[in-house]
Amino acid sequence: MSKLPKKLWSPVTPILINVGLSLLLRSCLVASTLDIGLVANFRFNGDFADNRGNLSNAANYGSSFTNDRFGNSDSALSINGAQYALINGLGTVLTNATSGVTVSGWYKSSKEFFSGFIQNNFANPSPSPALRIGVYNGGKVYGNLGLWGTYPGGPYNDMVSQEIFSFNTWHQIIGVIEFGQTPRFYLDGEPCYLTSNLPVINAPFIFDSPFALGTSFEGGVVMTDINYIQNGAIDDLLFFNRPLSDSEAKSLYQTQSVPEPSALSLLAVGFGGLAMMRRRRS
Ligand SMILES: [Ca+2]
Repeated sequence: MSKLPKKLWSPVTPILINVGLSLLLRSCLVASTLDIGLVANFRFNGDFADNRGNLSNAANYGSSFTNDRFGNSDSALSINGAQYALINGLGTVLTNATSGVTVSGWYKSSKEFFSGFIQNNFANPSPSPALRIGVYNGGKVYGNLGLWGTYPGGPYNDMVSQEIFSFNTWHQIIGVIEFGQTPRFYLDGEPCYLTSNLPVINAPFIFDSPFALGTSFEGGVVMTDINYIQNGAIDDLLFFNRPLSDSEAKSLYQTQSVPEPSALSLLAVGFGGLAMMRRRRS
């Protein structure tokens, strides 16, 4: 095998090694912090499975798959009109959370909507906080804790942000409940400024209600009101059994804003660097 001219491989080798090591280090760091407490991960890459293997497949009611935010086909949940899906069993992975919970997802919609609503069963008469993610009133991010009027220390209003969710493009929304703190929301990694009178949320936090995708599941039923229904797509829905911090929310946004480097591409870069080093030695 003929040697590469020195002028070619000399500058290329350290760059390749550097890129490979940086990518590897980055994926290791992300995995080591943002994997902690990640109890469910729905990637919707052509299926309804929880990538963590803790929950059953989301139950599908007419939804399908569409392009994700990177243009990959059949890699995000597509929901329009009466279509929706339900995630069941969150109580088994979130109810025993000791410090709080986090929900993170990527959303695209042509209209206002409400999504999710982690909550206790309304058949249980005692008021309990819940966590709903919504986009309403011209695109403002709405948080909602449910049953606010009867929550101790209430009544409270919906949490309304100043930040605007622009329609027809992908955005990440993160909702966090940290016990002993007021709830918080993030839009594209940045904290939302919430305008209303906010309650401090305390444990225990019980979840035994389905989490809806494409609309909201409230009071024991799937909401079919036009104001609730999302027209668009959802992807990378994550549930943590702990509260993410400001820096973690930002890091999660940054990590998920670029395509994941595949294991194959990391190996290719690594081997490319090694091959250059061997050629240099020979
Ligand atoms: Ca996906």
